[in-house]
Amino acid sequence: MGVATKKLTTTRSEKAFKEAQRHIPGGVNSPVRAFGPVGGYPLFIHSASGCRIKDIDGNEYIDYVCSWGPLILGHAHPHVIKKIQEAVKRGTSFGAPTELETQLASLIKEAMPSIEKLRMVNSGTEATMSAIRLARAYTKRELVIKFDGCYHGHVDGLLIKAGSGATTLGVPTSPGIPQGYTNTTISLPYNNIEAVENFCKEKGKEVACIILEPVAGNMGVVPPRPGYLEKLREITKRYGIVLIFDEVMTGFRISPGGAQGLYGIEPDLTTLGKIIGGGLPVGAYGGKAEIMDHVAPVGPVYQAGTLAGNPVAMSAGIATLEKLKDKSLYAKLEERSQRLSEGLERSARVKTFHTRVGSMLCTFFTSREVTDYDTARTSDTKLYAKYFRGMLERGIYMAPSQFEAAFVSTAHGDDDIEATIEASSEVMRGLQGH
Ligand code: HOZ
Repeated sequence: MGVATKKLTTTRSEKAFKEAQRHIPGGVNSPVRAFGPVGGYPLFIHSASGCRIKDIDGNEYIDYVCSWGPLILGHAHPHVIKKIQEAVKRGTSFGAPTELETQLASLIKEAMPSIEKLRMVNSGTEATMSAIRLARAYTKRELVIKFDGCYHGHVDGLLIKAGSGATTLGVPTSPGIPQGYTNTTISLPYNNIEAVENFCKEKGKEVACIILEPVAGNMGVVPPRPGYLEKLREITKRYGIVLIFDEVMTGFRISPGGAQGLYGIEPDLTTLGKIIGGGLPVGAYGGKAEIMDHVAPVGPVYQAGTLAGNPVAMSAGIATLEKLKDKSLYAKLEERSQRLSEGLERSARVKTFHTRVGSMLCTFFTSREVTDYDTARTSDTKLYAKYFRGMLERGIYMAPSQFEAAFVSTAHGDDDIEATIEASSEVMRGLQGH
């Protein structure tokens, strides 16, 4: 039985995609946007407001991609837009310091006490790349441990068993990276503390850092097992390994203090992105001053950026974090996300496994409990594609890949949540028997 569909007219998007492909590889500037795994062509977006996006054919959708996480306040939030406009009028970039950088840095530090000093960069990729360089310089060691299915941006040495688009497109280990780069990266199974213990028993004193998404969000959403993060903290301390929490997705998302705040673990270094840029390109890495003071110009570890700390992007980040100081927003997010997740679970008519931490959630199409990369990949991606298309045809815009998260924003109201659950029930009825 097929999924009941409504006819969407998306001819302008189709045409725009054809034209884009003539100029841009695959017609997109980031592979996950291409709709490859779910079929068809991507929707080209005209505008967005609150939790709704509108495509260039005039169709409107309730958006759970939220620009892949940054838009926790929803699209075009008036306070963020106002601050961006004010900043733009004063000039877009100076290549010289502004007070805005210090202001955003102190807002971040206030929320994440493990960060004593931080450096602004332009993306999460830059943040993780720089944090690893720093950890290696600080420890004078070379090995890096990451975890299967975690994605830390397109850093050469980290594109090994990487999640997100790399998994979606079937290239978790990218070509084009010299073996020398990846020889020093060890990828271990996520949520498996024994694997880390065993490796460290052999080579712990050679490991510079362990980097992980404390809540994995790039193989779908996979929460850490109880005690896993605590144990990682203990092992890293024992062997003098720098513990890096990649909180690009989870920072300011799953709690005001990110995963480290939620689980009460202090990493040595943290990487950030997404929400701290309020929808503009910002990344950051920070942590103990003792480590951060190895970064140039104080120390010898070189890292730089013409547009780093850009005043317009800083203003968007500041505006977003200012709003997030209202902690009642997190309570609301939690309540709505829980209702959505439970509603989606109730709507299921095929075997699914549902995960959620705060306003990050995921539906896996599998009968297995998903705890790591291997179990995440038991999900039936063809069924996900059908579900995705059914939802889209009912005005719900989910990530065009199984191996991503759905994000709820403060702009998603009760009616939006109910409409989403209702759409899911309809789509699931069509999937029954698969
Ligand atoms: N999962 C990715 C970021 N965490 C999606 C964004 C992208 O690759 O464009």
